[in-house]
Amino acid sequence: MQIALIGLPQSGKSTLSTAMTQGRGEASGSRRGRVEIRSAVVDVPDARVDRLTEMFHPRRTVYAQVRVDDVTGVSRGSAGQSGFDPQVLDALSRSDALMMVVRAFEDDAVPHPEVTVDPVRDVEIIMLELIMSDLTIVEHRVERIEAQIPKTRADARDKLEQELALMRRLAEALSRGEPVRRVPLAADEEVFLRSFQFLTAKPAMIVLNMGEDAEAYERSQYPGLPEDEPVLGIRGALEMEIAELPEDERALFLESYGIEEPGLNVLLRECYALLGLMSFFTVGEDEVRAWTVRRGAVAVEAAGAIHTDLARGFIRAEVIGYDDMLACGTMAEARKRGRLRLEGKDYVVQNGDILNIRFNV
Ligand SMILES: Nc1nc2c(ncn2[C@@H]2O[C@H](COP(=O)(O)OP(=O)(O)OP(=O)(O)O)[C@@H](O)[C@H]2O)c(=O)[nH]1
Ligand SMILES: [Mg+2]
Repeated sequence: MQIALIGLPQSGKSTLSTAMTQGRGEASGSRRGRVEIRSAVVDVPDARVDRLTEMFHPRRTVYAQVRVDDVTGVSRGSAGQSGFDPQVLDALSRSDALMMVVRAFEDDAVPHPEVTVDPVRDVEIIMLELIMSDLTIVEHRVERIEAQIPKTRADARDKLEQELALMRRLAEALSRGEPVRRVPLAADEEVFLRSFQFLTAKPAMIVLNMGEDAEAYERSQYPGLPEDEPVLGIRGALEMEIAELPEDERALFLESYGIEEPGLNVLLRECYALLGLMSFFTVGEDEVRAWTVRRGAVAVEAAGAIHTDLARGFIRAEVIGYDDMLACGTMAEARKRGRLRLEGKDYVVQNGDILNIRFNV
């Protein structure tokens, strides 16, 4: 899974991505002109993985991973007439979800490109830039098809005309300020459009970067925010402080601030929900590991997430739910109590299931 952090300059993107990678990820970056993209691979914190590690004492523990791209170079007018800088467009197109990082903290020492702190306005600016970027692509496509149709043999024109009608519908919606994800599409249209990777077709989340002494986020404080995007309030500067603390001091610090769980954990969990993803686990002496699949995935898909051979040679999956595993304490006990089930290819994997795939290739 890849997520891109976008937002106006100085909104807190790097603060958040640094907090995410602190001590649990690797960062790399590329810079060209005003554009800088810093990528980091981040472990998805998961208390269940920690608990399973305590139970199985494996040689290593592997968390699910997310790639986070911190993308600069998006501000009012940056999608302009010809669209985003190609590097920005590329980073955004590759991502599975967009996190719009919006400044909500007051701090005279940090200049705001729009002068005042106004998260609702900033969300509108970012969304407008995304829409402009998609509209540029759609309009190019319309021009190309219009030029192509007269040169095309009559029997091959149908497909082009269908695409033209679809692109015109998108252009019309985008011109009205509607993201592609809200345009009703037939299943085949949706599949067809995937290759275009429209930015406004991607799931998006608004991340409000609140000051360190802000109250917990309440939607009612920001009445102008779009209703259909999920919003998460994060205290960016505080998250960075938390991430920088040695592990053993973290709990105390969180407690003194009355925080139950670091906001970054919540953020990554929300990303999973937004993208319709979940985790299942494999356990053993060697390794305890989290794997990511879409919600509703069946056992053979889960096997495929581990290795294609496991899907190809799939025989059965030995399954136990996470809570059952905790209650039993050990695999031997689980087996004794008959809690380990044998399931076939079509078993719908549940969030947190522990799987052992039996296969033969
Ligand atoms: N007071 C306060 N300052 C913050 C907070 N989060 C970030 N900052 C400061 O705001 C400034 C901008 O933060 P960055 O994380 O660099 O913002 P950015 O979005 O990466 O900025 P660009 O890379 O320029 O687009 C820095 O000086 C941060 O220290 C916060 O929650 N409270
Ligand atoms: Mg930055």
